Amino acid sequence: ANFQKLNIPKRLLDILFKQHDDLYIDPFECDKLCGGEGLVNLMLFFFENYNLFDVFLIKPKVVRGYFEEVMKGYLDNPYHNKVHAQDVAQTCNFLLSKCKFIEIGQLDEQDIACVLIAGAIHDYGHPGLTNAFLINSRNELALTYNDQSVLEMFHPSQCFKIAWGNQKVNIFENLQFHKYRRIRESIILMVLSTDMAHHASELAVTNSRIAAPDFEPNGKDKQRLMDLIVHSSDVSNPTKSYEIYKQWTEKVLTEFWQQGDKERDLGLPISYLCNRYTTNMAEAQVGFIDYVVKPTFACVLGFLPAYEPFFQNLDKNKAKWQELIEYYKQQLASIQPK
Ligand code: 8BR
Ligand code: ZN
Ligand code: ZN
Repeated sequence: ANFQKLNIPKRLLDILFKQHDDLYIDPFECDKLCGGEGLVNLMLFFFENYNLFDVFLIKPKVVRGYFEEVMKGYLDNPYHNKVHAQDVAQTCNFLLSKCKFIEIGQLDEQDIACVLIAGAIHDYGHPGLTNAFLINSRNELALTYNDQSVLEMFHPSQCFKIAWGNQKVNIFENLQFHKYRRIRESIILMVLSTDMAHHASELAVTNSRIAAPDFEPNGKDKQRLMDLIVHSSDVSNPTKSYEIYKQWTEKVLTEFWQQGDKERDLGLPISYLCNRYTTNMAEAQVGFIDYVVKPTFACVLGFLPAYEPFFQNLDKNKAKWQELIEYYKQQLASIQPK
């Protein structure tokens, strides 16, 4: 592999060489080291690392151009921004390499590309508002996608249009017809699986597949597991170090509370977690860990035993938030409006 030709900042390369399959990469620091272009540089690193330039029969210049366009399409939301995209792509890579999904699913280079690209594009153009808000406010996007996985339909749709709208950045251009069809289908399925509306039902099916006698992680169940890799990376904040997790939590709630303010102004129902006067951040995290993140990663553990040492982070972080519930209760009592 020749990473020199890619113009990746030296300090990022040092981190990536040492720990590109590490759960503890600080996504905020990575992005800073790249002058705000962490997503682009990370994807170039993965393309070289996994030989994906040859899979796509494409030059680094095209790949750089494509992910620059993708990166530019991420808005400066508190949470759903390009650093979140970079973080999800990096976490996908951690599950692929360090946790050995590549071996267990016998992923080929094409599968690896699909997972990492899905991670990078999965929230493209996110407006910082949830599907529920877009539907309730009769937003153009909800009208376009008939209220069905509105954002998750929008993100990949836009990202394929970027490629086909400009030959200079079309990473899919040189793929054979059938290869392209398979790659496109796989990426779209993974991004659709990040709709939280599908979380409980899909997790139930995946759990039963893992327990089934004919479970085939490297065959008929592979795509389902790839979907779970991207979805679990999307909700992986509570599995990271508390310092990084706390930053994400403040960001996601800042975004939710901005939405809640809008809902209040518009006379719409204020969505779950979106009321800044009643939402206890610590309590919300305990619930998020218990009801969403822990069951998700318990399922991951069911087919990736190498994840085991990291699973305990969830309980450690949950205990920290539990200690803070009282503190946030008092905070809330002091900021009641009117
Ligand atoms: P989205 O990124 O698609 O919005 O899915 C993540 C969901 O998990 C959010 O809708 C939010 O409800 C919830 N969530 C909570 Br609660 N805390 C979170 C956190 N610290 N990081 C990410 N998501 C969180
Ligand atoms: Zn999303
Ligand atoms: Zn996301």
